Amino acid sequence: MKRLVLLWFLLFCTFFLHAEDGYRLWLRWDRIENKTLLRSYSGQITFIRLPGETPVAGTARQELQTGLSGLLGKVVGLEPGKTRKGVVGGLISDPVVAAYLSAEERDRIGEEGYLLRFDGMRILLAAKDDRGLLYGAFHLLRHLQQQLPLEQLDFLENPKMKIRVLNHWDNLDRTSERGYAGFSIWNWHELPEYIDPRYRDYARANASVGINGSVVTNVNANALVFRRDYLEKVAALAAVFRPYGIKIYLTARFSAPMDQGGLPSADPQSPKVQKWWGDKVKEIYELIPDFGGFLVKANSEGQPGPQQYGRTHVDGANMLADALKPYGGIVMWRAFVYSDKEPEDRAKQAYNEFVPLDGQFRENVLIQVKNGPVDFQPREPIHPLFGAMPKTPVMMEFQITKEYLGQGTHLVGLASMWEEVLNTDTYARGKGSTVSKVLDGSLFGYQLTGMAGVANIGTARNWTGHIFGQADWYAFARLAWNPYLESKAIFLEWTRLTFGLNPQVVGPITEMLASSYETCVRYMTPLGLHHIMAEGSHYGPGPWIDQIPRAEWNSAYYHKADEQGLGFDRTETGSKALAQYRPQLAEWYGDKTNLRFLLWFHHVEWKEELSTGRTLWAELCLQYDQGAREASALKVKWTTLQPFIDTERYEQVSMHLAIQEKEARWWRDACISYFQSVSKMDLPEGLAPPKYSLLYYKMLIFPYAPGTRPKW
Ligand code: BDP
Repeated sequence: MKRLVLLWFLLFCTFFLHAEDGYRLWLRWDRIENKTLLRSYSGQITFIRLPGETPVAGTARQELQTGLSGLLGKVVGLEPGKTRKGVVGGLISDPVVAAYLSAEERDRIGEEGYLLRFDGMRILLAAKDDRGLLYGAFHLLRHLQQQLPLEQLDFLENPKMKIRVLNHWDNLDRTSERGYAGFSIWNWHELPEYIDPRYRDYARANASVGINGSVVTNVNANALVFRRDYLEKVAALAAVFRPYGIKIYLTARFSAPMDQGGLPSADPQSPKVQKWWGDKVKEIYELIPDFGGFLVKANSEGQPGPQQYGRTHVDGANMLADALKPYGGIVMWRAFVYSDKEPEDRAKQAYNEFVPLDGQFRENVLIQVKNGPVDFQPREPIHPLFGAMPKTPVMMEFQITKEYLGQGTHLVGLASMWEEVLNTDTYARGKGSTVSKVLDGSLFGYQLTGMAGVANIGTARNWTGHIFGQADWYAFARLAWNPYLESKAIFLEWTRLTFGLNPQVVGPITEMLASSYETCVRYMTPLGLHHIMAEGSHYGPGPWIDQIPRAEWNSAYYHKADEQGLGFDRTETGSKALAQYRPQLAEWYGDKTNLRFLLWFHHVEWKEELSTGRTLWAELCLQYDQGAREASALKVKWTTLQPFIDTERYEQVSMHLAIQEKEARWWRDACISYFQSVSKMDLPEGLAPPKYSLLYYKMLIFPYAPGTRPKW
C-alpha cells in the first residue's frame, strides 16, 4: 500500500514538475537526451573552477553548476582542479585564467565582456569583471542546451551597449499602463518584507540574456515612490537584482518636489527645488548604493516638466543629472514629447524641440528616443533624431509590449521590425551610418550608450501571456547586447531553447516568427498607414475616429482619407517632415515605389496606379485581405506541430492563434468598410465583402480592454 502511495506521489510530482506552463522561459536545463553527445559532454566537463568572490561571481558559479548539472544529469562539482577536464573560469586578473590568455586577448575583453573557449582540454571562461563571468556562464549553458559542439566554443563577446534596460510601465497599484500579461509583478504593498520568488527568477531570466537594468515604475510617474517607505521597498527589490548584475532605476515625476516635498514649484532653476532633488538622491543612494538613476517623461501627454516654468529640457535634465552625478547615476530623458499647442505634424515635434539642444546636456544624460517619430506603430520610418544629435547620446526605446501590434494575443515576431529599424541608414556621416552605429556610439563617439525596452512581463504564469511574447523579450535583450544580430538567428536560438531541437518543430516556428511581422502590418496598417487603432485602449481598428478635440489623437489626422485619396503628405507640398531626414534617406522614404512608407509620406489618389500595377484602392484591399489570410495560415501551420509539442503550450498558442485569426479578419473587414465609405469605390473583383456593415464595427466598444484607463 505504502509503495502504491509512493508511486502515485512520484507520478504526481513527475507530471507537475514537468508541466509545461511556460514559466521556465528559455532556461530549460533538462538532461540532454542524445546519449552520445551526453557522454562526450560529460567526459569533457567534470568540474567547475570559478571563484565566487563577489555576489555576481557567486551567481555565475551557482547558475553554471545548476545548469550543467541539469543538462548533464549529474552533479558537476566545484573544485580548483586543474588537471582534469572542466570549466576553468575567472577574472583576467586571476593568474590561473591569465595563463591561458594572450596579451591581445586580455586587452580585447572589455567591461561586461567575456572570452569563452574550448581548447580540447578545458572550457575557458575569462572576464574583466564579474558581470562578464555571469554573461559568459549563461552563454555556455545556451550553447550546450542547443547541443552545439564544444569545438565551436570560441567567442570573445563585449556588449555593444552599456545600458540595457527594461522599462516597466507599471503603476504602484499594480496595474500596468499597457500590460497584457496580468498585473505588475511588483507587489509594492507587501514589499519590503515579502520577497516574491518571482523577483529572483525575473532577475535571473534577464541576466541570462544580458539585461543590466530595470526601471520598475511607469513613465507616467507617481512621486509616491520617493516616500521613504517606498524607497525601502525599492531597496528590497534592488537587493534581489544585485547578485544578477541588474541595477534598479526609477521614473522621476518632475513635480515630485511639490508632490512629496510640499514646495510651491518644481522650477529647475529654484535653489530649493535643486536642494530637494539633491537630498532625495542622497537618501536613495544611502539605501541603494548602486542605484542606476532616473527615467523622465516630461512635458508630454500632460506630464509635468520644465517648460511649465519657461525652462527647457536641458534645464530639467541637467538639474537631475547634477544631483545624480556624485554617485555615478544617469538620466534617461525621453524625447517622446507633445507640446500643449496643436502641432503642425506630430511626427516632427521631438526633432524640432531636441536638435537645437544638442551638446547642452550633461555627460550623464541620454536622450531616450522611440524607434519611430509617432508612437510604436506597426511600421514607422526611423525617428529623425537618430543621427541628428552628434553631441548628445541618444538611446533607443523599443516597445516589447505590443500596444499597437495585437496586444496580448497576436503572434508577431518583433525582432523583424527592430532589425529593420536598426539597419536603416541615417547617412549622418555618409553611407553606412546605420541606427545601430548611432546607438553603439561608434558613429559619434558617445560615451554613454543604451537601449530600453518597454516590458511585456506580468503576473501571467508564463510571464508574457502569449508564449511567443517571450521571444520578443528574448530578442530585445539579444539586440541590446548586439544590435547587429540577425532576427532570423535570434528566432532560431529562442525556438531551440524554448521548444527543443526537433527540426520539425524548429523550422515551422522560426518561419512563423519571421513572417508574422509583415502579416500583422498587412492586416493592420498596410502601405504606411498608422495610428488608426481604437481610441484609448488602442485595441482593434478605429480608422473612423475623428471627433476627439485634440487633433492628433484622431485616426483621421493620420490617414487623411478624403474623396480623392489617402495618406499624410509629409513631403515639400505637405508638412515637410521628410526634410528632417538626410537627403539620401529622405529620397528612399519618399520614393513612391517604396510601398512600406507610401501613405506615411504621401497623400495618394485612390485611383493612382502603384508600382504593383494596381490602383491604391485595389492594393489596399488586397493587402488587408492577404494579411487576414496569412493570419489564418499561421494557425494552420501551428496545427502541424501538435504531435511534437507538449499539450499545455500547444493549446495555449492554438487558442491565441484563433484570436489572432478572428481579429485579423476584424481589422480587414472594418478597415475595408471604412475606407470604402470614403473612396466610394467598388471592391476589387473576387474580394469577399466585409462580414458586417461599417456601423457594426463602429459600434463595438470594449470598456475593459487592457490599457483602458478607468474613468473614476
Ligand atoms: C503611448 C501610450 C501611453 C504612454 C506613452 C508614452 O499609449 O500609454 O504613456 O506612449 O510612451 O504609446 O509615454
